[in-house]
Amino acid sequence: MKRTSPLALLALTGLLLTACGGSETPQSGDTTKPTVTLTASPSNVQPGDTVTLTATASDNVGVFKVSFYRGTTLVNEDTTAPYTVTDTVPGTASGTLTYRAVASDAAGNSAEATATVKVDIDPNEPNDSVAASTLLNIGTPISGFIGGQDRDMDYFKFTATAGDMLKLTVKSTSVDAKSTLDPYVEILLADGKTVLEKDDDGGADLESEIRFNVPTTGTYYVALTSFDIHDDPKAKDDKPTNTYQIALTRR
Ligand SMILES: [Ca+2]
Ligand SMILES: [Ca+2]
Ligand SMILES: [Ca+2]
Ligand SMILES: [Ca+2]
Repeated sequence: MKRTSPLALLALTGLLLTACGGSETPQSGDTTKPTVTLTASPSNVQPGDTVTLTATASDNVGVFKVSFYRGTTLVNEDTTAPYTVTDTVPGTASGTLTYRAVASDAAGNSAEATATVKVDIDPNEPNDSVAASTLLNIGTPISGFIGGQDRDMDYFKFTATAGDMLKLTVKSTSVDAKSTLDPYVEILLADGKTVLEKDDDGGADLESEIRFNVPTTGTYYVALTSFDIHDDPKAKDDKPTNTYQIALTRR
């Protein structure tokens, strides 16, 4: 092996320093991006729930900070490991939420990772019209939610026989103590417009209950919403805690 003279080594070092100079931050010369992964938990949420975001990040020099985003909205930043923040799912959220973690080092290099969360608002949606009604079977309660939009309306349909003695109930706080819904409900004839019966607080507390005898055999519709918005087109009620359980039973 040929020996390199000390002079040549000095010249070589100078060349390397020149090559590494330029636009990068002088104090570190760090051009290596961090690495980052992200988890969001839980993966299925409802509006109002808390999502915990946890990033694992490392860097050849050091991670300066990790910034967490919901879509393009900054949730928060964390400068020390473990890198974790929490986010409250907005009342208007629906579908899939994409979270991002952007890890950066002191030299300004950054890398990002994403994680998604599925928002379960109301499994019966979209049921905003008579045509999109959810089937309500006698004896099988259905859980739902008034929200996800300013003026949510949930439609159901059922078939019954003339003379059937039925009871329609919409429960809120008696099945979910945290429910903020004051339900209001109407039973509509087969034309989807004519009101057969309507009720606000016929059940326990603010809950709705209608006892009725079926006048003619056929299809009926149920329109369910929040009392706060049922007759005021300008009112909004999309609280993420507007949960209910609707049931049709024989009596
Ligand atoms: Ca780096
Ligand atoms: Ca709904
Ligand atoms: Ca609806
Ligand atoms: Ca009510």
